[in-house]
Amino acid sequence: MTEEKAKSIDQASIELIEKAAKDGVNTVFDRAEAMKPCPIGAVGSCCKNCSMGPCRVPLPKGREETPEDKQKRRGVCGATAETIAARNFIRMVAGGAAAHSDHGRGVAELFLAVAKGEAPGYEIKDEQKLMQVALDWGIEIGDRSNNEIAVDIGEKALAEFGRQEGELITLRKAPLKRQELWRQQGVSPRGIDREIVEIMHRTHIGVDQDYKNLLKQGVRAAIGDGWGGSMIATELQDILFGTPAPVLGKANLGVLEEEEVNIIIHGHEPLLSEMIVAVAQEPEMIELAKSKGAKGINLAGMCCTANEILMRHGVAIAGNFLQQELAIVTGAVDAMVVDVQCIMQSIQTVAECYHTKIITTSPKAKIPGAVHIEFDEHDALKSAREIVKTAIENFPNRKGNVYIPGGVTNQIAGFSHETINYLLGGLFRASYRPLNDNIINGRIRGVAGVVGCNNARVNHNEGHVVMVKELIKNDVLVLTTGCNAIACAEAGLLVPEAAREFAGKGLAEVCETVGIPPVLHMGSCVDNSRILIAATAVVKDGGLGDDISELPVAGAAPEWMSEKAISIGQYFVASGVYTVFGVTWPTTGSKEVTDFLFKEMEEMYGGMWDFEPDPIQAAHLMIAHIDKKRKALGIDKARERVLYDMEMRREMDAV
Ligand code: BF8
Repeated sequence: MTEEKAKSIDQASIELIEKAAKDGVNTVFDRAEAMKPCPIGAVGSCCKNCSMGPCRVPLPKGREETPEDKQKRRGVCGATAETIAARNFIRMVAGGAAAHSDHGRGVAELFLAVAKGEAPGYEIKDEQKLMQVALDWGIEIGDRSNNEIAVDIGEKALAEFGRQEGELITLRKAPLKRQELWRQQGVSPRGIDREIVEIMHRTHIGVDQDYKNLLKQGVRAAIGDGWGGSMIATELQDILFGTPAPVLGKANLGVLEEEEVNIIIHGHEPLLSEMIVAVAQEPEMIELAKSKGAKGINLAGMCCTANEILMRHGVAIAGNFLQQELAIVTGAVDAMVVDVQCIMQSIQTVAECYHTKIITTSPKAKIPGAVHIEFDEHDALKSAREIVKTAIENFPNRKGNVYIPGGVTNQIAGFSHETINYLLGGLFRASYRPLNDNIINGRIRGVAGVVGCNNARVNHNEGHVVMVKELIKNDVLVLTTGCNAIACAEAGLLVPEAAREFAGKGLAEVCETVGIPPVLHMGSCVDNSRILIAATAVVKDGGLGDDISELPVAGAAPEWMSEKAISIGQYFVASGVYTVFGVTWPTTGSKEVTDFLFKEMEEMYGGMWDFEPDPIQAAHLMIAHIDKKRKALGIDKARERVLYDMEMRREMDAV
């Protein structure tokens, strides 16, 4: 037990790690122990971009690097350690930006098909947002039908991916000062795909050998992710599936039901999962489940798909990245349906030890041994029915070795930008004013976006939960997405009562008045674009400077591991946000590259990277940055807005 405790702070996970060991099942926790990371690759000092290598250029051990070392630290082609580290870093950005943006492209394709009436089963759910996006993108509304407007939106969205010149239309959502800064720095993305392709070109052997120039392209591609591909994904998903509003949900592995057909929907794109949610409620499906001896059908989400269907339907969350195998270890999962991203290949191996069927659905992501039921957006209901039926028919195959842990928590999610605006200001005068006022008067010290993955190199969920608790204790309101949101849900931080228990006095007071948790769940990883929009809304509301870089805000990914996290961090920094990552930092093999990211970027963009594996210390770095910004804004001393009554006014007049 003690040993397992070091692998997760979550009791349900600990119990299932123990069950896996008893069942003789190998999981990510075992593999992480057995395989140590390559210390040269981990710091960005290994180049494998051509077959003369891989070339390893490690730092000298136990002493400072000398100019002679620097001369020697070169690949066979002569590439320096800086070039190699910068290339590796921006290839991570390219991988992450490609993943988010390809998701956005998939949504745009479906959106256009729906607008043209070619995707039965889907409809435009949020008309208001349709109009808002049309206005934002300069699309004529007039007396045209929703579908006509939507066709233009869909075509315009798709064109952003292949755009060759000019700049993305979605950049207009950023504060004007930021847009101008990007132009001055030459990093306004011309097209989403173009910047990603250019990274692959520039990092090919013998192309760009100037680390600063390489890193600049990384910034451009990352902006194309956050303010482009991800933002398009979020905006169009909201129009199609509804803009999230506060919703009550449950979290953790205990949401599985012993007597029902359990279907876990895992991955990222909500296109298919939306249909599975609909189909699982069909009376024929429920009847079929009953005919197989089950009491019903229980859906649960995993990773970012979980966040998507929680935000819009209140579907329970079974877990985050490191819990995907553990869900199968319960022996109660009849099917795990996956699409793209963050899906471990090992779920198939684990599934073979139980009865679970792994169902892949994307032509882009197959797993040997898994059942493949391809999602056809033009006949989505058919695909969804086939999947749900496969799960139901697998229910009688359970092996009897079922254990579902307890410890389910409640959570409130659904904090889209629109919802925050409404909650703070009310329907008729929706605004961020109360938030800005409370930041100015010091009840809220600042705002932090804490996001990102789990990483098997550190104790599951510990970095997330410890950091977030420290921030809210110090009156920092936390906005969360991705696996951090799930960790916070499992730790009971996403309920209004958490404010009283964990938040500082000022933040607790605001949360209690508005009726919100101290940690606001804003969705999946593409929904980090919501955080950008929220930050812009704070700027626009006034009183806290003209740009995101002037706000008392910070970002973090305490347990990051994916390339997507690097792309997210890079666009946070390029948007003017101080951003600290935990676990490990992928450029420490080059002091120059690291200094550029950690220091020089602040002069260029007003935001910079930082690295601190200790979550408490990282939280305090964020708080120190927030305090620095408060001081620069002149709001570092507590100020109350005093409402003068007549008596007080007379006294003032008398003076
Ligand atoms: O996109 S936080 S482990 S699930 S990469 Fe993956 Fe990381 Fe989780 Fe969602 Ni984001």
